[in-house]
This record gives sequence, structure tokens and C-alpha cells, in this order.
Amino acid sequence: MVSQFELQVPIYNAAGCKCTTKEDLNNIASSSAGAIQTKSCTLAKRSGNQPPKYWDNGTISINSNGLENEGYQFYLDYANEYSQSINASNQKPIILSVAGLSLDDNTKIITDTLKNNSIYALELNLSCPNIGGIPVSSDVEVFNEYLNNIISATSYNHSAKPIGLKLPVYTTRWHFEKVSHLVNKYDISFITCSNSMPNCLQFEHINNPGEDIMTSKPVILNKLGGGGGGEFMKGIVLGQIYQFRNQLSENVKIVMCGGIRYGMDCYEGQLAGANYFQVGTQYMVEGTSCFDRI
Ligand code: RRO
Repeated sequence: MVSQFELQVPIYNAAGCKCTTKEDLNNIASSSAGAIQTKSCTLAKRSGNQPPKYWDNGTISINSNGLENEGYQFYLDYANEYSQSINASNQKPIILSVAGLSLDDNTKIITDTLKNNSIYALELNLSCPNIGGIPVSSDVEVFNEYLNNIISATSYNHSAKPIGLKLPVYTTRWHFEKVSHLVNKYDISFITCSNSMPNCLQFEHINNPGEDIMTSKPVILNKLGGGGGGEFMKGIVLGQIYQFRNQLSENVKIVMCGGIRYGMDCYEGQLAGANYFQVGTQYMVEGTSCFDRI
């Protein structure tokens, strides 16, 4: 039986966007976001890729963060501290984004998280575009095996906590069918559509005063492998949501993530079949006031 993923306020931050440090998390806690989602975490702390690793121009972004995070225990401790410091009636649900580097790491993180009463739900991120290799969720056979192993190794009890999947952008009908089948089969509570668009490249051009020659360079150091986000993603994720909604069981919730700047974007997400909304690039650009405004 699927554990229901329910939020009272439907808009919150996308994993990875200003949600890595205690200060980031406290800012979300004191905003009008409906939940606090953490940076995708690994077993041990990581400093991620070399800077520059994030760029935006106000409407689109590109990142090659490389899973910079404080290590999962930091986020479990944060959740405990948060839930002890705030009245239960005023607490926001905390969603742990999990991106362990191996099956064993994810098993350990999920097992410990299931025991932590201060975490409301887990979003399992098997679609990071910035750490090399083929993301688990891009290969349906591997994905099936992986979910099967995780669920048996963690003795995951569906009545305990909602668990969701952050999915990559899929481009074939075949993938929508196969992945929907897995989500239904493993009683996944929600899916998030979508992670950033892999392998984006963006240049910046600098006109040096007094010189005729323009200097052009990629905006992030790791010029291939940058995940693109922002305005251009809206149509892409609406299509993902629409395809999945038609094939998923009714009780599986869909979280829209990509290109949300206005309330109207959420309305369109609802038309396509989304229940909840994560704000990424716009939150990076505008800060926490976006949750109130949207
Ligand atoms: O840390 C990152 O580079 C990163 C991750 Br884990 C992800 O899932 N999506 C993304 O755009 N960047």
C-alpha cells in the first residue's frame, strides 16, 4: 500500500537550490515554503566540483555542482534540532533528498532515515547529471534491479514514510511506460519531474574596454555535464507530467520541478497532472520571497 505524500502548502524548494547549509535550511524554514527539502546527500560530506559551478541569467540556469553536501547525518541532525525547536503545529515537513554514490550507501542512508521521526519523506535522486556514468534511472533494467534491492535491503515499510523518485527527462513513450510500471510496482509515493537537463552548455562573452577582441568562455568550469534549468524546462516537464499521469496509479503524486516562475506555471502543471511544485532557478534568483509570490 502506497504511503500518501501530502503537503498542506504545495510549493517548496527544489533539491540542490540553496538548501545545503544550516543557514540555507533556516531561511527556507522561516519562509512560506510548504516544505524544507535538503540538498541531495551522500554518506560523507563532499565539496563537489571546482567552481565556477553555478550560473544564471535571471531566467535560465546551469549547474555542475557535483553533489556538494554536508553528508546525510548533518541533515538528520538538522531535522532533529528543527523539530525540537519549533512547535509541532508550526513545523514544516522536511524532505531528505538522497543521492548516495552506491547501492550500499543508499541502503545505509535510507535505513537510518526511516528511523528518524523528524524527516517526513525521502526523495531518492538516481538522476544526477553531474557525477559521470549513466544515472541509474536512465536504464530501466538497472533501475528495476536497484529499486528491488533498495526496498528489500531497507525492509521499507510503505506505511512508515513516503518515498519518491526524482526522475530525469525521458524522451521516448517506451520509457514513460516502463518507468510508470516500476513506480506502480514498487508502491512509490511520488515522482518529481524532472531533474535538470544534462549536458547543457552556455557561453559568456566579455568585451574588454579599449580592446576589439571579445573573450568568450563557458559559464561553468565543467563545460559539458552542466544541468540546465529555468524557463525553458517548463514545456519539457509539463510533457513528462502529462505522460506519467496517464500511466501512474491515482494515488501516486506528481511533483512539478522545472520552469516555475509564476502561479500560472503551477496552474499549467495542475492541468498536466501535477499535485505539488518545486521551485529551482527562480528560487536561486529571487530568494525565499518566490514561495510567497508564486
Ligand atoms: O549536485 C549536482 O550537481 C546536481 C544534482 Br545531485 C542533481 O540531481 N541535479 C543537478 O542539476 N545537479
